[in-house]
Amino acid sequence: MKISSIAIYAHELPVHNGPYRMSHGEVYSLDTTLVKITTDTGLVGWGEACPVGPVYEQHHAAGNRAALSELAPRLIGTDPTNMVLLHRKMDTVLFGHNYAKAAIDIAAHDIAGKHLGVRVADLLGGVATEPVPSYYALAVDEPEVVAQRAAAKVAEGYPRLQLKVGGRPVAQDIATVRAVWKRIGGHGIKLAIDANRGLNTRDALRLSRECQDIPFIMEQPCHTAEETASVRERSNHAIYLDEITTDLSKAVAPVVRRECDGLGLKVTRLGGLHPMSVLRDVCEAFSTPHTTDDSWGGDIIAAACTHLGATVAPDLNEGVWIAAPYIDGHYDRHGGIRVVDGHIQLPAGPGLGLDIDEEMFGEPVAVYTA
Ligand code: 0XW
Ligand code: MG
Repeated sequence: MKISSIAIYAHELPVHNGPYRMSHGEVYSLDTTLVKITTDTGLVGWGEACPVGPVYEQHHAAGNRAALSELAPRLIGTDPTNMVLLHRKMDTVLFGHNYAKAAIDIAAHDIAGKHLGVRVADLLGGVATEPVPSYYALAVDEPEVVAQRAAAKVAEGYPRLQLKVGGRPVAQDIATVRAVWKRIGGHGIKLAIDANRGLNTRDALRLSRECQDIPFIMEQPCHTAEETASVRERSNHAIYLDEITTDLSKAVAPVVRRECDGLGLKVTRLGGLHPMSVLRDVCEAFSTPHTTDDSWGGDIIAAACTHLGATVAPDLNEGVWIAAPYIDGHYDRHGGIRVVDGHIQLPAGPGLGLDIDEEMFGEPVAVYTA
């Protein structure tokens, strides 16, 4: 089987009841990139990568499509079902730019699953948990507003919440954390405090010390590995890494060296489902909990994260975050990927299990053929 064409689409994803605010700013609409791969046997696979704005990590929408313009023409004729050779080929064509490679990788997994008649989760080793646990990310807002939202999400059935902090005086973050815990504490809900690199060590330590009675994990509190390590040495709260794990090696190393207690993983930052499944297995070998999600996007990236999340060891599974609760509409003609009672049902069909209504994307911004 060979890739015969690759089409690239750009599509706007407005934030439902926006903005979505994190430490480094707020977003009202996101620009996602869809990749459609067609093979010489007529199979079609879909991939997606959607940065959550140009500041969350070193990704941006136009850069994604520019990277794909380097990659796509040189992948024509490649076998999309051979993941190791596909990734080696991509790495000989373009250094880095993992989010573009991830969109290709996800489309290739969709094709491979359809070719074999199995779900992507089965390609990735098999389903351990279904439905798949999700978690809800509470954007930065006033303490009581966030506490109210937190209580509502717990009532919906979410087993875990992520509370965004940073970008304001840390006293406001502390007040928010305490208000949320006052509402949801004691109900067995897991809590992550995520600063998205936005705290200095002084404020991260103050937040930890003034909330040391609250059993949360701190996700990527500071901008650098050195600052984060410094907080971890002096804090009673476990530290998860996220944004600084900018490729597979930079995610594996802190796990093996025991420089973190968990990870907030992003499929596109690591280059796709193939490298992510490697990291899943390294985390299992070192009993390291992790999420399986991405920065933003619609049904395609949501399905990819959910398929992988279904294979994670249940005791290490910190859940799959998807953007569906924050955006309107789905790509899939039959309902798409959604969170119900805090969990995500894995699609039944082969590959990603989606039936994409591609007319909604308009004309492709680029098409590459032999
Ligand atoms: C909560 N997320 C998975 C989605 C947002 O885009 C950021 C990310 C995180 O963990 O920081
Ligand atoms: Mg995070």
